[in-house]
Amino acid sequence: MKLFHAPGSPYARIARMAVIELGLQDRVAVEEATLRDPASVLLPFNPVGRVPTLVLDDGTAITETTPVLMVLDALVPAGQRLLPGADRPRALAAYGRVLGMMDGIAVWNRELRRPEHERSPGVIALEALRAVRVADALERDVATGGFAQRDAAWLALVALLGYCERRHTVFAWRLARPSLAALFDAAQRRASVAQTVPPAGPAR
Ligand SMILES: N[C@@H](CCC(=O)N[C@@H](CS)C(=O)NCC(=O)O)C(=O)O
Repeated sequence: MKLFHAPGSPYARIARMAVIELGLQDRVAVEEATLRDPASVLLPFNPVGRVPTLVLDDGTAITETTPVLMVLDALVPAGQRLLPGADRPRALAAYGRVLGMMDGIAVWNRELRRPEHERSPGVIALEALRAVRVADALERDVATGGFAQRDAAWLALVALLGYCERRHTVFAWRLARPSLAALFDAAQRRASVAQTVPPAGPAR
């Protein structure tokens, strides 16, 4: 099977990290795709045109991060899986919380990529506030023992902070969040993290 990704995408990074964490490099080929491009190699497989997209051997294209993780998880024994089940509500809540913040950061970043006269100050203010609120909650989560397991929530948190660190530098996420910063810094030693660092984006 083949995983389409873009090097700057935090969503696709979760899937790429999962491939490495689950030891699936021999079974999942990873290919870069261009985004928002009518000539993208991804579009013949997935009309949605977003990454991550996992194309199965029979041509079925799985789009969206969580379904992609579900398929990857199914390739390994139950004890090694990354997605928390309903029997681990705290981990499931953590995963959802991180994805929610990622969605907000993506909206905020997209606004900043528009020409200045097309930006919505209202949207930017709303997303900046959301990011602060969720990052503060995540700081409390980590400080009280959350994200201790290397599961989908952990991968998503590292991908989110990595995106802020490299491509959404307008958000000073480290400020007064020592537990988040310590988790992120320690994570850099992990192969799945070190091998998927996104390219630096324009400083904003
Ligand atoms: N909800 C999706 C979000 C994926 C997403 O937005 N990916 C972005 C890259 S970060 C993308 O492919 N954008 C291309 C486009 O919108 O056309 C998921 O969970 O995978």
